[in-house]
Amino acid sequence: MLEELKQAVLEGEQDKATELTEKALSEGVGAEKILNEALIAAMDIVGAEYERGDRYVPEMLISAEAMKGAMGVLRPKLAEAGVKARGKVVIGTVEGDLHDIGKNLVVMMLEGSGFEVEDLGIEVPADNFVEAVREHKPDILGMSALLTTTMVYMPEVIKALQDAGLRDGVKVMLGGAPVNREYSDKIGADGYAPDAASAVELAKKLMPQG
Ligand code: B1M
Repeated sequence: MLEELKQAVLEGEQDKATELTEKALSEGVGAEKILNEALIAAMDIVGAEYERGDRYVPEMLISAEAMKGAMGVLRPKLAEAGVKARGKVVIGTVEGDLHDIGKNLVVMMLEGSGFEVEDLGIEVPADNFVEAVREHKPDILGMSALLTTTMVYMPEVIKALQDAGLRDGVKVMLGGAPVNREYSDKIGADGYAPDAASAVELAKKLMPQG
């Protein structure tokens, strides 16, 4: 059944993935086993296929949606079982920027890979990033920007984190079409990812257990 569930996520069949997750749970399969052996296993394949160029964004999106459906059923069970997330990420699109399709994809892929994600949405001011870091104590803060006019807001958020004395306790990860590694290094972020699959790889690397 887990193999069938993995296939449903790979094919992007949301209803089937949700039903199979419910069925697996009702037949006594553990939530963590379902997560690791079917859902995360499928998203690992999705990420690898995307990086090889064997899968395009829309196909990645439908798999992520299928994963999301299954996670809706699984999440409460995981919480009950006390399954620890791989890490916690606070993420948002920066002030002045309302592009969120790519950021949402990153969120889905991160969740699909076992991260707990607090999504602050779009047009997030520096103060809100700072507040969220204070409140949620994430391992990673992710910022997305799609405009050359808004990516310049990223260093302001980093400065606000420094001013609040929070920068040392959180890794900062950047993404979005106009951003690149050089810019990320220049403004003192901890990493940049060009797409959702590499965002997951980067997030794993930024965790202390790396
Ligand atoms: Co806008 N827009 N847009 N837009 N828009 C762009 C970005 C643009 C390149 C189009 C163009 O001119 N060719 C251009 C920016 C030019 C520039 O600054 N260099 C542009 C512009 C100018 C504008 C407006 C200013 C237009 C206007 O009103 N005059 C305006 C700005 C509004 C604002 O933000 N204040 C605007 C508005 C819009 C819409 C509302 C119509 C819509 C957004 C809808 C939404 O997001 N809910 C929109 C769209 C859809 C686009 C394009 C067509 C597509 C963006 C997208 O979703 N790509 C875009 C042109 C293009 O890219 N071809 C364009 C698909 C998505 C999966 O990719 O977002 O790159 P992407 O995300 C990737 C990676 O970047 C990475 O992973 C994702 C998945 O692989 N990634 C991360 C993203 N965030 C990450 C975070 C990470 C790690 C990786 O870690 C934290």
